[in-house]
Amino acid sequence: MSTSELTTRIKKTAGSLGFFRVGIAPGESLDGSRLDVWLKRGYHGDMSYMQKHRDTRIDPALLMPNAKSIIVCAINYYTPVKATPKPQEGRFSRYAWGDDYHDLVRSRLQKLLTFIREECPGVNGRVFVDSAPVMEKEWALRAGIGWYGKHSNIITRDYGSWFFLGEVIVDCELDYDEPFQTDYCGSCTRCIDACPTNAIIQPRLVDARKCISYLTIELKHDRPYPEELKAKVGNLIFGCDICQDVCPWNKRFARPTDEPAFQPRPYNVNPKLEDLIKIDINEFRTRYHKSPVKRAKFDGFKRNVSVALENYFNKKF
Ligand code: B12
Ligand code: SF4
Repeated sequence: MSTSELTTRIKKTAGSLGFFRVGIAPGESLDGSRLDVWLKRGYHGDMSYMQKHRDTRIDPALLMPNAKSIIVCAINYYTPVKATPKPQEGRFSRYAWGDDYHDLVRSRLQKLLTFIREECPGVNGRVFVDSAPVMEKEWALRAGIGWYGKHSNIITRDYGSWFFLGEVIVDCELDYDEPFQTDYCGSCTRCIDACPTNAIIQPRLVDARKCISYLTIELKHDRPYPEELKAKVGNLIFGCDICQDVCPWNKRFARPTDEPAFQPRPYNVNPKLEDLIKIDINEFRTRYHKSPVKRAKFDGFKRNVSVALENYFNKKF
C-alpha cells in the first residue's frame, strides 16, 4: 500500500472512531526553549513531572525509538448544558462533567494502532494521552489541527477549543500535514482579561501556580494554598473554564458531542456546596469512579469545597 493510501485510511478510521480532526506531523525533536523558560520561572509549581521528563518531552525518539510520525487526534467533549451555579453551588469544569477521557481516548487510539498494524504488520507504535511526556499542543499545531489560543489551549476554526488531544506515534513514514500557520486570535484579549487570577502572564504563557485548574486539580491538599488567590477561586471546585468560556471561537463554533461518555453526570452540574462537604470517602469513590474528579483525591476535593464555601460565606455576610 502506498504511503498516501495508508495515510488516507488511517485518517478515515480515526474519524470513524470519533475523532473530529486528525493531523500528522513528522517526529522530529522540538525546540525546547519555551518549555525551558516556563520551567526556569517555576510556572510548573508542584508538577515536578514537567521538569523530570523535560528531555523526553521534546524528543519523541526518547519515548519510542525510531519514532517517525506523530498522529494527533482531537475529540470533542462539548455538551450544550447551561451550568450557571449560584454562589452556594459548586462549579466543575466541563471536561469533568462526564466520564474520564483518558480511558476512552486511550482505548480509541489503541484501536487505531491495531488497525495500522493490521494494514502494515511490521509497524511499531505507542499511544499517548495527556499524562505522558508529550508536548501535545505543540504536536497539534505541527499536525495542522489548530493554533495556540492566547489562553494557551489549541483552538480550531470549526469546533473552538472544547476538545482533548491524544496521539499515536509510529515508526513508519506517512504523508504529513502542514503546521497550522495562522493565528486567528488577532487583537482579542478576552481570555487574558477574564482570568480571575491573572494566570495568563502574556499571550500563550500561563503561570500554572496561579491557574485555578492547577489549584483545584494538581495542588495537593497538604501543600500551602496561596491565600491571596483564595477569594478569586470563587465557587470553582474542579478545574476552570473561564478563559475558554469567553472565547469568541467557542461562543460561535462549539458543537455538541455525540459521545455518551462525555454527557454530564447530573450531580456534577450546579451541586450544592453544603451537600458536597458532607460526602465521605466512600461516597467520593463511588461518585467519581471513572471520572476526572478522582485526580483531586478526597482530601483535595474537600479542600476545594471548603474554599468555595468560605468564599460564599464571606460574600454573604
Ligand atoms: C501541565 C498541563 C496543565 C497545567 C499547565 C497549563 C499550561 N498552559 O501549560 C494546568 C494544570 C494549569 C492545566 C490546565 C488546563 N488544561 Co492542561 N495540560 C497540561 C499538560 C499535561 C502539559 C502542557 C504543557 O506542556 N505545558 C507546558 C507549557 C510550556 O506548554 P504550553 O502551554 O504548550 O506552552 C507553549 C506555548 O506557550 C507556546 N508558545 C509560547 N509563545 C508562543 C508564541 C507562538 C506564536 C506560538 C505558536 C506558540 C507559543 O510554546 C510553549 C511550548 O510549546 C497537557 C497534556 C500534554 N501532555 O501536553 C494538558 C492539556 C494542555 N490540558 C488540557 C486542558 C483541557 C486543560 C484545561 C482546559 C482543564 C480545565 N478546564 O481546567 C486547563 C486550561 C488552562 C490553561 N489556560 O492553560 C488539554 C488542552 C486541549 C486543547 N484544546 O488544547 C491538554 C492538551 C490535555 C489533553 N490531552 O487534551 N494543564
Ligand atoms: S483556566 Fe481559569 S485560572 Fe487558568 S488561565 Fe484560564 S481563566 Fe485563568
